[in-house]
Amino acid sequence: MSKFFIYAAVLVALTTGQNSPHPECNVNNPYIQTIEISDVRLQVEEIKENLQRLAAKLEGQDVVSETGRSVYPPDCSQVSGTSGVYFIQPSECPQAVRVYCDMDTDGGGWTVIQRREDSSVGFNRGWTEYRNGFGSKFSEHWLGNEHLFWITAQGQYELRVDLRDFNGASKYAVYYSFRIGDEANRYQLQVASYDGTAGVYWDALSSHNRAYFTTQDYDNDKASSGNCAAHFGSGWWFTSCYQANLNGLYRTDGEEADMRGIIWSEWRGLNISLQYTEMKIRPTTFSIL
Ligand SMILES: [Ca+2]
Repeated sequence: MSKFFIYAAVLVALTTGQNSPHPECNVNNPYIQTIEISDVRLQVEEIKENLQRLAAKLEGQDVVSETGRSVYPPDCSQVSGTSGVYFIQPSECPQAVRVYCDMDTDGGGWTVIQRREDSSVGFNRGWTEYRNGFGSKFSEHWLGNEHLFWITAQGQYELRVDLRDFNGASKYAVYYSFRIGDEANRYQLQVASYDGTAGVYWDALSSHNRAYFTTQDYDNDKASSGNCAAHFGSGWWFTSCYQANLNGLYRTDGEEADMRGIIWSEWRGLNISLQYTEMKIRPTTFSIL
């Protein structure tokens, strides 16, 4: 970004200098002094948005709104349309982000935050990548902890987790309270009020409530002798270490004896990796028509 500012300043200096009585003296050049950094920032924002629109078009999806800059819904609950990729921008969040909106499951309105389905994207990554997000919104991806914080800071959110094993059997878990802390709070997980079919007497994720996010390069777990994320090839709200780990290594055969797979222990135990997972959130105030 700073390179762009320098480039813009030099460009303006060169073009305006032609008409200046003292083009060799930039300090006293009145044209230089009229450059507002906020104007440059606006231009950068426009360039970024145009690039995002182009990316969306290249992937076969047009953005929802062409009505103006930064006019995006705060999450998928206020998007109208079919399931697909849309821009959202949470209030107070400095940046719009492309997300996959699930408009079909249980009334729709879901902002998808995670998907595993075919091992096309590796999830064994560091803190920065988990913070910013990675993968393709059309397939496997992690939305990014920073946006999880901004979205869930807007109000009361629920989380839905959909699971499928290699036999084609499905389960789901819903948590009527879901919130992620900011980076200073190490993206702490707050999850409560389970319902669903993914556990009868208890569920696998509730034990992770209040856990901090851990990656291979930032150990915030409760295992004193090592780093759970590094050991299990994942980034997750590890305790010491887990009962659920949906960002683990993708196993194409499902079976795996080392507990490093995509695991929901309450359903299939610690040694059977799942074929498909999706995590999605929406405001608890969302009304199903
Ligand atoms: Ca540790």
